[in-house]
Amino acid sequence: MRQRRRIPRLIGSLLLLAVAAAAGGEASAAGKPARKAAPAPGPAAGAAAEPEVRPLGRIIPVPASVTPEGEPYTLTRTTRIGVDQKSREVGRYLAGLLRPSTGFPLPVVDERAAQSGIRLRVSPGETALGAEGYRLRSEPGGITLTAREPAGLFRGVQTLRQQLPAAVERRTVQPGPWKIAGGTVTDTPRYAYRGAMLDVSRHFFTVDEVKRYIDQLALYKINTLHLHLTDDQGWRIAVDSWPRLTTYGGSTEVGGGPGGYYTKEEYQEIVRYAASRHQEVIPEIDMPGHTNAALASYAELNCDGVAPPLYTGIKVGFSSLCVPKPVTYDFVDDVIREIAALTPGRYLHIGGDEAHSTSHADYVAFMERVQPVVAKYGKTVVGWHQLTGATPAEGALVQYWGLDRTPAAEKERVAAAARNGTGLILSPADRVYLDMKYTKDTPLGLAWAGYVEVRRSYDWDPATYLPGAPAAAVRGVEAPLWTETLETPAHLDVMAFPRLPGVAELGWSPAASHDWETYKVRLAEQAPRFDALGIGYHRSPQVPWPTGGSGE
Ligand code: TNX
Repeated sequence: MRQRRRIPRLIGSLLLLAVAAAAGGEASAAGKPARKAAPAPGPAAGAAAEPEVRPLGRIIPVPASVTPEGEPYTLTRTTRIGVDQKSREVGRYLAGLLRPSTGFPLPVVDERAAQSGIRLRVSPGETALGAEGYRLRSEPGGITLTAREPAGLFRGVQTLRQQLPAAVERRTVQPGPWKIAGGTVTDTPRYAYRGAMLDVSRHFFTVDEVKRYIDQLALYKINTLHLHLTDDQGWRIAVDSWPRLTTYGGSTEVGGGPGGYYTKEEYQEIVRYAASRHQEVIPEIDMPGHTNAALASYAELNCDGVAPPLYTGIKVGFSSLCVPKPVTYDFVDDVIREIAALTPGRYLHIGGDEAHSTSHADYVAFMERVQPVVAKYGKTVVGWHQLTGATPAEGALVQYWGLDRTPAAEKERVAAAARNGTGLILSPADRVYLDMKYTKDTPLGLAWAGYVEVRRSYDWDPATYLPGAPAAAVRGVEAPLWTETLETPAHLDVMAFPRLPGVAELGWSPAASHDWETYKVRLAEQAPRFDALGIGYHRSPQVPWPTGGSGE
């Protein structure tokens, strides 16, 4: 239960003003602020509604098991962070999170020296915690965070962070106190794959902008960043053997802006940063459709040998690599080889969606030839679910983006592949496409899959979602963010928030904990955290935001 403090009238109305100002974040996002404007930290709206000690487990994603017990732990000027060799990195990350707002030195020290501080332990014997699970014990004498792997500690640190008051997210010294409720949280994820996709092709986003998104994903325990690197409007990743892909094919974007691309060094910087947040990057090279940027850059890739102009509109389905031409496979081999070499992760996404300008026979022939190339360079294929129109390679994952209204035969084709061993990532467009408008009044976004309000994006079950697909085939969920209409980080914020935390919870939390009525209260409690982080969000009327009509 949220402890509410009585707020005197004057402070109450000041607060309302602050909330109104915060809501203005959404309006200004809609009003297209100057491109690349630095996200301004919002006012401390709703902060007064926060209790001094946040009840244990009232976080997103909700933990698998929570046992409140005893008095809270208080972080002080003398707190130390105790680490061992395997937990040192996470310890440094935690210190980096906490220092600016607490103003405490929080030295990261050898474990034995930190008897009464925050201890981070990697214990290989904790097999039940798996690859990402953790146990957090909080008592007045100290905090102990235990995991089998550093990734588990990293997830546990997000729990610890959300237990602290939202002001901990600010980058200037805040008054505190910094208390963490007493008790034990034991937590492991429901799904191994919890993803978010960012389309950097339709509009280009810089390395720093992608890092900012990575940090937002980290807070909600997302472990996979899928980057949609190529499409009709822009090729965003350097390929040494085909340099015009970026120098020409990356030179614009939707609306005719300057576009951009990542050099290999820049791309590796993104991959490294994601790894430091225990996220795996999946690069997507969309083929054989969605390839106008490549076709415009190299005439020989076109069946008629004529390069089309660059494209800055938002239509889909009009481009295709030339399936019968041998040079197409030289191109594909070079691209996959170079991208695979930049990818420490297991997967390479080859797209395969909306190939409306490729005949069915050509599509099948293309996928038969290209999937083995991915394997040759040591990666596992991921494709959009149209890949089930060909034969997905052994071990491939397909990403289902159908809707309620998707024809039963198409759903069944994907379900049959799942029964045959193909893994599923669920991204139903009318649930988790973060570029869909919330309502008809949402200024940004598209609506081809319908309006997707916050409840709709949360209130479904991945295990039973696709009729006929075995629950065990479901590897997890992913929330794609397509950017035809999104140009700035502020635009990304207002579409991702607050739907993204709901998708993260679907991916992490046990099915039995799924409940909109309790979720919406925990979501409302994230509002001061969004504000402190400078995240503008959609103030959905479905969510009981602090001071927003709750009578305070
Ligand atoms: C469909 S879903 C697409 C994208 C668009 C998106 C816009 C899928 C694999 N392809 O090309 O950007 O809709 O919502």
